[in-house]
Amino acid sequence: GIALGETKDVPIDATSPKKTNFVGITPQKQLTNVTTPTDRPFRVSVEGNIGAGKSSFIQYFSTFQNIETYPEPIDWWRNLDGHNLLDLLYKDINKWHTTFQTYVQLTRLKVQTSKPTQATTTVQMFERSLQNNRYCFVEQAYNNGYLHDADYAILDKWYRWIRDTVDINLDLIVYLRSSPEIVYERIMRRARPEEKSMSLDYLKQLHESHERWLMTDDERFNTIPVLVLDANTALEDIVEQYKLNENRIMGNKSGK
Ligand code: D5M
Ligand code: MG
Repeated sequence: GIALGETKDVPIDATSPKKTNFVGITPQKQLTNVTTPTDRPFRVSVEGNIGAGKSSFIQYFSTFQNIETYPEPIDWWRNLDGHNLLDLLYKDINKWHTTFQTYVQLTRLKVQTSKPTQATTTVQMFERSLQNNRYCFVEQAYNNGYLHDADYAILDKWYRWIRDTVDINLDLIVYLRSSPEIVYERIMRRARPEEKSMSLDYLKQLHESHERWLMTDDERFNTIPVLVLDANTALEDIVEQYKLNENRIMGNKSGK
């Protein structure tokens, strides 16, 4: 396999130590690393398993004057010149995974590099990110055998080229951390047609992939400050947790 870091030879170490004090809000140590860019708005990405509540969370913040929100472009994936890529993905994940990643990467690149439309915007809030594709979904697929070595290598090369060429930096990741059993219930209730065949097992794999990306101190996976919120609770409670950290997490650009 190909390594995550700068050299090809370092193996991915799935046994990296897990953070132990992650419940609720991440250790101060990480949040004090948040820096405010001067040449562009503060960029936040909201991450979490399918059904964790990312869309609702983002929708809540879309009403703030100074925040521009960017929901995942799922409609583009559902209708690419008449093709429903999301449906193809879940019908035959081995066959369609690479195709899906390639297109998702393009759409995320468009979203993540968009300039704010209002001069008053101080925060851009995204639902998932290019980093998520690379370090969460692509890793999950690779580790679980949906991705051939060669496909993995190509996706990795694309990601690195983008990262080194375009400003896709994020200033903060908000991780809506959930348990797979709870999001499974929510997904079944929400009943998106493409996700009908979703298994608890798939959600467990994705959960582990989020954990390895965001909850370990392995810098080959992530160096962006992470705020961890308990997403097993209701939206109001999640938002409440977020507000407790508002000043720091908006790079002191909360507009208050
Ligand atoms: O995610 C929307 C849907 O899109 C959900 O079925 C997961 C899927 N998705 C999103 N990004 C990826 C990548 N990169 N690979 C595979 N599948 C992906 P939701 O969490 O419901 O907003
Ligand atoms: Mg969503």
